[in-house]
Amino acid sequence: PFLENVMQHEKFLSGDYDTSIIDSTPELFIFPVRKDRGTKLLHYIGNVTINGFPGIEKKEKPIFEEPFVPAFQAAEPAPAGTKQILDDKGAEGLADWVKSRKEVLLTDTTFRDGHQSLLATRLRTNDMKKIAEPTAKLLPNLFSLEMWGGATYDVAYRFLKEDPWERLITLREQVPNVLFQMLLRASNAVGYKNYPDNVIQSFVQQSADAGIDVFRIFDSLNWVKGMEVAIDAVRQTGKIAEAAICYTGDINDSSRIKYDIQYYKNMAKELESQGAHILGIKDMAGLLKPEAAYRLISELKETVDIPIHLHTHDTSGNGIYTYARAIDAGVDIVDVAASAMAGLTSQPGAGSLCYALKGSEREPAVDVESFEQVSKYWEGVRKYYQDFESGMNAPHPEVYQHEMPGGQYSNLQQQAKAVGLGSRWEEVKDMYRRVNLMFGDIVKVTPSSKVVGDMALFMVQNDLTEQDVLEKGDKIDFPDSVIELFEGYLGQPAGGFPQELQKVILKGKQPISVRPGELMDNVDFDDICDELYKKLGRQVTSHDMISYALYPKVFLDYIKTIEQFGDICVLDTPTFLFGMRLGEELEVEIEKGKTLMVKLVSIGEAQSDGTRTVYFELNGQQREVVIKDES
Ligand code: 3PY
Ligand code: ZN
Repeated sequence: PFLENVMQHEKFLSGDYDTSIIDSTPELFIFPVRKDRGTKLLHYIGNVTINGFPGIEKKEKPIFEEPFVPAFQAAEPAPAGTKQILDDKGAEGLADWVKSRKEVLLTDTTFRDGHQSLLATRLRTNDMKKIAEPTAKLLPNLFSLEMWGGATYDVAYRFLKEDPWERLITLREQVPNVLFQMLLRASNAVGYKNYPDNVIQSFVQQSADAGIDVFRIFDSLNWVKGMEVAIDAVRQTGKIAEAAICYTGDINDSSRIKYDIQYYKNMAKELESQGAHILGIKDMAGLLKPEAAYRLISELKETVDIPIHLHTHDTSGNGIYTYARAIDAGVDIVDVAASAMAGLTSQPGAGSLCYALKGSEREPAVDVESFEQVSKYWEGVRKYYQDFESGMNAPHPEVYQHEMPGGQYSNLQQQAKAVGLGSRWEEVKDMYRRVNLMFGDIVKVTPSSKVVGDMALFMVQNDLTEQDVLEKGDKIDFPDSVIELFEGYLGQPAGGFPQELQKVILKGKQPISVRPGELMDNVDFDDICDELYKKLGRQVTSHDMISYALYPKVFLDYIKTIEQFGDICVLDTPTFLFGMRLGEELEVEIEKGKTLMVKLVSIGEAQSDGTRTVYFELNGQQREVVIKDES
């Protein structure tokens, strides 16, 4: 804008200037808000007001109360926390510190798994950033905040039209004291398929540089070989490699011998010798029953020297009981969510656990009242996202039968509805259980869980039984994800694939048994840079490149949306999801100190070409935008 101002100035045009122009003409430094920023936002608001938000039923914007923000010491720096221990003592030093603690340490998952499991991962950065500083100041004794990775990366670009890297950087600025933790699907990064090794390495390096401290790394088939590249990459950054075992089956059920206690002990030893700083137990579906938790943690404590971090989901309603027994057995860290974002398919509640342990030897050092204050904020925010709730409103012990991960339940339900199987949901759940057994009883977690879900839907939709699949498989076109799994492109399951089924599914194709990364060429980031430069018409950042390498289409669609609508992250969530009510006035802070006043004045009749004119006032001036009515 400065150059534009200069070049349009009459003195410049007349050639009558020297450098004193800078002092004598201060108006050169008044930069108008670029006209198109406001207009683009009006287009977004007009569009969502008329057409609604994808995936939720269109309705008038409800009236929400402003979420409560707890009082905190805004002027004081955040008290030192685990982040400072990592920075001072390194990853091993931090692990030693964890082992030295008497109290059980807590990870707050609200910013990641909490909303991934309750609200289809839709929580926006705009809502997170308002509670980030209070969290840092009120809960400095947390072990970590799990706030990135898993499905959040994809959903940020795909549905929220925001940049996940900006989320990480913004929150890091607000939270300088507590470790930031992410969920990394090993060779699948934050995606649904294996990527070339240098994509994993670059992604890990950039995540560490942008603020991630703890990487929880898992493989969706518990194949340790598939985790090696990611574990090594994290160790290279000096950050914490929390290598995780996914828990499935039931170690105390003698009829489920595949995943017995020895299986878990062997894997724990392997991960420790691979270089894990912390051992994660990732009970993604909440199948770890209380007495099994006591036994598992007791035996693993004797098997490895590194600290143990337990993650569960409260789907069955037994979550706190499971944690209580794990804590009795000496678990070092457990995952909880703020009360208002806890329970059901999410993690057990922080408040409940803290109150339960009050006065005990292992009482957490975090202040439960502060946690409850923070939770009040989430209570208000959760209401914005009510249309993404799964509808599960009571404990669901049935999870012990179908074994579906917390984050998958509502997703698969949506998928079932989308293919017309909404009324056959009970059958789909039972088929999920049967497909798992047909596949040889595999670990089910993203992406292997998605494959089991795809096959279950496919079989219900086509009225197929296990026997039909084996007998008529040569005439069946199986879903691509199923073929890829059986080809070995997600890695190798314990005990191998059931061979007869594998032959039927692959129809003569040869499966691989090596690490998929060994067969893939590394990505050439220079080529990506050139390609993107042409597509974006601007300088390309390393974050652009890695996102494009992971999700080319999703990333380009995101770019297209922000070119059309601008930076819509600045909108409050009700406006982002529902647009505006007639007559409503809104202040939008488009950057620090720059606010737009927006009023929705009226909406015109639909024209024969299906468009409507939407009349706004922008900073008091009348503005019109033309929107296509998709109804
Ligand atoms: C993910 O991979 O996103 C998960 O949360 C798996 O449990
Ligand atoms: Zn989880």
